[in-house]
Amino acid sequence: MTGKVEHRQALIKHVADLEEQEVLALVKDRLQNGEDPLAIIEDCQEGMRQVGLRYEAQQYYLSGLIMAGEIFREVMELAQPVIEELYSGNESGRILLGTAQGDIHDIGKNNLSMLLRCYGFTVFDLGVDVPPAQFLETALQIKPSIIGLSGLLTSSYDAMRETIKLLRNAPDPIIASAIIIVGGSQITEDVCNYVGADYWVTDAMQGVRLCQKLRQ
Ligand code: B12
Repeated sequence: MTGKVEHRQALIKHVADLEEQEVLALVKDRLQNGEDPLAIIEDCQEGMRQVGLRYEAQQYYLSGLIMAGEIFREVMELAQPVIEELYSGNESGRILLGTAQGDIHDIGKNNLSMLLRCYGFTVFDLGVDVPPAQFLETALQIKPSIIGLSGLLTSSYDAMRETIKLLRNAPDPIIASAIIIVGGSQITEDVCNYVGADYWVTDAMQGVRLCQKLRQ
């Protein structure tokens, strides 16, 4: 029987190697053994990070990124029902989410959105490639207390910055003072400062905990 650490390393490696069947078999196995689905997702996220590095090193092409996205989607199909059963809460806040203009990465944002809903938050998800004006328009309509922008491309930071500038100058004081969080695997403190957000996060559960804390 393989130990837990080896299980985790094996899953990371299978994702990084784009071995779809092996990934799905191991995920099913670990879920059946009662392992925390969020730990399983964390391992897949690390595998995805390694796929990205191989793409940067030109060991993989765009098709590798597409395949990785597909594998992650299938993992989520297996993990989501278990997450929904295990994680719940009675939060009442409204959260507006979207991926910044020019960026179509949505796996992480969808993951966050699902977890926030599990905890009881009302989530309005604008999808991907969201223009700054659309963030503002929706924010004015639904008056969220927290606004989350996702972005994985360096080139999306300017769109984030423009969106946040627009929100901070909103004609409605509730929106102008709404808490803004940016998230994505490449986000750092420097990016957070550059785009003018209040907080930054690189993990969905960390994002949920932050939203819970900010709602208190
Ligand atoms: C899969 C993938 C794709 C898929 C995306 C599929 C989809 N539906 O999302 C596809 C094939 C479409 C794709 C396309 C491209 N990609 Co891509 N992609 C990736 C990859 C391998 C994984 C991303 C991912 O899903 N990770 C798993 C999720 C779960 O993690 P996550 O996104 O970080 O989200 C977590 C947290 O960050 C957080 N979170 C995320 N958002 C938010 C928001 C808030 C508010 C909060 C609180 C938290 C939060 O919660 C999540 C769960 O824990 C990354 C590598 C990497 N390091 O991330 C490259 C990567 C992001 N891609 C990259 C590139 C270059 C591209 C392309 C330009 C390639 C090309 N030549 O066309 C295009 C761009 C398309 C576009 N306009 O957006 C680069 C970006 C480099 C850069 N610095 O700009 C990366 C980093 C790869 C690399 N190392 O070179 N990609």
